[in-house]
Amino acid sequence: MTNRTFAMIKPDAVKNNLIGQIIAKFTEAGFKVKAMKMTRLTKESAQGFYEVHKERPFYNDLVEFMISGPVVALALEKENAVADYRKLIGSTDPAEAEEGTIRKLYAENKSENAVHGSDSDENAAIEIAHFFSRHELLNNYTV
Ligand code: 3AN
Repeated sequence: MTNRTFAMIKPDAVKNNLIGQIIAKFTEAGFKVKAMKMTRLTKESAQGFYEVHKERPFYNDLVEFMISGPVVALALEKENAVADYRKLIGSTDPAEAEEGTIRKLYAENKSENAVHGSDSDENAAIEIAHFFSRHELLNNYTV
């Protein structure tokens, strides 16, 4: 069964000119790009996106980082999308990420870690809807 996940290339990776390399990793791993946009989050949008981390000590810094520059948001499709994508990006902390993972290759540290990925099918649907309208999603693909 094919399913989907939400991916984001974060401001550090955009600043470091890594958009192309990172999207190549997604597609080489078998993900299809179903929707994509480059955008800059507003504070309200970043706060909403990271609502689950509201009580965490790093929340304010995380929001400031996420609005510090443009990001690239993608809806990706593949069998077993959420788990396979998380394997592809590696651990939150690049120091702990496996060799060859996107975070090992491109992330700077635990807070500026190059990419985001959904942690469940349910959150993938919520996160895709946070960034994309129905109209922006391709044929045969509904949120
Ligand atoms: P992941 O992005 O691997 O799913 P989450 O959901 O636990 O990790 O955290 C969301 C984001 O919050 C991370 N991508 C990272 O930017 C930031 N973050 C998580 N843990 C920490 C931490 N201990 N210190 C600073 N930033 C963190």
